[in-house]
Amino acid sequence: MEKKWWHGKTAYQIYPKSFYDTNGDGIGDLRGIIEKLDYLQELGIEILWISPVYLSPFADQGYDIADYCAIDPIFGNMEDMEQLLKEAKARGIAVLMDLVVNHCSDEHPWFVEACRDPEGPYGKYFYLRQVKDGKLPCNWRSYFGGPVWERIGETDWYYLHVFHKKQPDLNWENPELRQEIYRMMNWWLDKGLAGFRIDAIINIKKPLPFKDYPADREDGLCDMGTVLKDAQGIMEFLDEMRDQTFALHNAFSVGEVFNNKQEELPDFIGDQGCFSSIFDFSQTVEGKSPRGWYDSRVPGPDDYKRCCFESQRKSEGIGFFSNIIENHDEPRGVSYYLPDYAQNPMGKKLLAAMYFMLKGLPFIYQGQEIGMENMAFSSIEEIDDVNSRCEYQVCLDAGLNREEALKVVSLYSRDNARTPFQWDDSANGGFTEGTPWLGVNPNYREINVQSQEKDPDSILSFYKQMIRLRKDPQWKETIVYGETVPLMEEVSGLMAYLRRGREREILVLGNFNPKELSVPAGQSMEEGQILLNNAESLDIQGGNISLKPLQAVVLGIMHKNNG
Ligand code: TEU
Ligand code: CA
Repeated sequence: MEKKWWHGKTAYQIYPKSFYDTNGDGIGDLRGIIEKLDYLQELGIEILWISPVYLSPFADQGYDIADYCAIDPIFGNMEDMEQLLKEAKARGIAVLMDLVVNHCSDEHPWFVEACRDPEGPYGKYFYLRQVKDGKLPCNWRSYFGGPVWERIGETDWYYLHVFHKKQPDLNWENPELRQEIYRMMNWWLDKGLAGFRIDAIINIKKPLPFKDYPADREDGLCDMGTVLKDAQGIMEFLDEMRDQTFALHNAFSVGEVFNNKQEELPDFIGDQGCFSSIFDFSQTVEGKSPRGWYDSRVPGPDDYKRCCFESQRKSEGIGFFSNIIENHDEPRGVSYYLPDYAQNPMGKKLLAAMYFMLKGLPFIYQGQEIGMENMAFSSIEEIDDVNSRCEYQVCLDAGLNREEALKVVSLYSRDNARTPFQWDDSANGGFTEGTPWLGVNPNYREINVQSQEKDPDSILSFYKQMIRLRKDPQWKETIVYGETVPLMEEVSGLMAYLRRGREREILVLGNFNPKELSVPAGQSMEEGQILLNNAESLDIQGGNISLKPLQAVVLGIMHKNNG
């Protein structure tokens, strides 16, 4: 595998609306990010992904862009953005923006013009169809519910939107549109951006011509996941994008790719792949039902382990996944993957260590480093997210009562991760001096940065230790490039793997069980160096390691012949 500048770094995702508010309007802003760069540097972050800050009507929290080259005034202005790039660079932090180009906002001038003149040049930037007999061009279901087709005013024209109706899909089949996008990307890269996280990218290639698929729910529609399996030829677009943008700037790109197939992985993340990396979503999709959240199942520790190992095997020798336990579309990882008895600081460190030591690029989502948890929503009114509201309706339609529906939605809601960042124990967790746009989790008095910063045993300190270890010249090579070898996979509740480097080896052990667990340790383990441990001690005796409940330990071993 070719070595790249971003290998070995640790990345961090900021959801700007909820990070830090500097002007008291209750909404996080770019100046807020600038003010917290020292915090991120101290944590050890070297890559920063910022969720969308472009001009937007916020039908889907900025993932509906009205101008790709302007900053939305709620976040600040272009000077703030330029200053952020400069200040980040001065701290050795590379900045990624979110590239949302499957769709734009219905308020983008391209779409406004397309609606005015569907047969003109901008009409070809979108998927517009005339509907004369009332029969829509296809029965696909949008991700946020209902058909993907929406009528343009009182005309007989309809447009396609696979997400919200305020997010019309861009027509990637049109080479002019593609050139517009590449120009815009290069404009940002020229400004000093290090790269992009690429949103919902699998959706840019539709199986054409439009046709109906077998319905999978009462509504007569078909899930987009099924539809997209049929699309052929996305690589032509993505390779073109790489050649005309990223490759010219040595930029980093991480794709939001669901449904990747094993045989396609080299095309995505191999040495000649279209992206630097793609997210591993295998654990986030585990247990999800095409019927919706009400029919889904939360994965347990053994599912979690199986998903991680499967992805490690898939990517071995090919490239790097980007590893996460949560993001702005998911519930909090510690509330989701950990059994009830493990939802405490020790359990949170255990989950952290297990994912962080995997091969790949670790991403930390804001608040994860202090163990932020799901919100206890007491009514659907407290939830802002379009997707959650849609799933709430799906629950009601399936016959659940309101209480049951709220329970389901609370488990999966994207707003769990979108509550404001908890900086300290002052009002609103120190996030804002005004009224926060989304309720702060009341547990901010216990869970916040201030209380963890000075505590060497805090979750935050544990994250700092892990990041430091990743950079440690002694262990870096093994952590970044070492092969992952799963061990004792059949032992329930145990997650154990080796990272096998040329000169050194690292053993990662985690006990998700509520009771002690004894595992055989080779001779060399007894001479191992403890690199990380979430418990006070480690019990190694007579060739066995005895792990306390929820203990996670990372041992470093030098190969004998290398001293
Ligand atoms: O998400 C793409 C995506 O596939 C989502 O449907 C995701 O599965 C869902 O949010 C899980 O609940 C991206 C962004 O990350 C998301 O925030 C946007 O809403 C979406 O694209 C549209 O831009
Ligand atoms: Ca603000």
